[in-house]
Amino acid sequence: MTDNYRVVVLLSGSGTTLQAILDRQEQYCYQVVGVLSNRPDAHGLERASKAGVDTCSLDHKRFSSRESFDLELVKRIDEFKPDLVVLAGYMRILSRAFVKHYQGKLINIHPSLLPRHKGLNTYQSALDAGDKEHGTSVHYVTEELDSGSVVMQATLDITDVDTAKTLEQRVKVMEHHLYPKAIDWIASGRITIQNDAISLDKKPLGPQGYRISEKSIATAN
Ligand code: NHR
Repeated sequence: MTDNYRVVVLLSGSGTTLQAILDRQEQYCYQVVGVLSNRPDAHGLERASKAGVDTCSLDHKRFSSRESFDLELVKRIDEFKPDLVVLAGYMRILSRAFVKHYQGKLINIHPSLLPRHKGLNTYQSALDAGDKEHGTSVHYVTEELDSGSVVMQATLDITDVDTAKTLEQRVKVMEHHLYPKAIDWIASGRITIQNDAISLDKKPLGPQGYRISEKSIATAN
């Protein structure tokens, strides 16, 4: 199961998260075998090419419906024979059929401590709510947005001087550490999902998954 674990990444934008995933392939036991974008001009496609990874762009605007686009996307993804499909700044809501096809093999990273702050603008939402903590969650993708089982979370303490901008910067640093690690733990079989319940080394995890802190990341890097 180790070393030839095939990962396909979907993105829509600059690909900074993809870059973090690519940068750690050597030390971890997964391999990015394909990168797909719904936006032909996404810079993430160039990052993939530079790393020698095959790419595919499929412009959603050329399709008459979300369902027909997703059907073609499934075809293109499956040509890469993925073990895991990873959303990394992919900005199109995925249809029921797509999610069902990759059930248990499809993950996303969302910048909040789920189930808090689903949706967009999570940094401002956390500040407005007076939260003491914020962070990011790796979760399996289900039809309902930001609602699948949480695999891992990285947390930080919000300070008086934090703004949406500083929170975003700190969360991004944590994401670039957390997401490759989560993919590695899934690839190596340490993380498993059964009936929506996540286990690490066969021990069930709580609803917020395996948690690490900003401080522990600062010393680990
Ligand atoms: N699809 C499903 N079914 N479930 C999830 O949990 C998903 C998903 C697709 C993407 C990522 C999420 C994020 O990283 C994600 C999770 C885009 C939208 C959105 O509203 C929502 C959540 C996410 C990404 N997209 C608009 C749409 O009509 C388009 C917005 C745009 O193009 O800028 O698809 O934040």
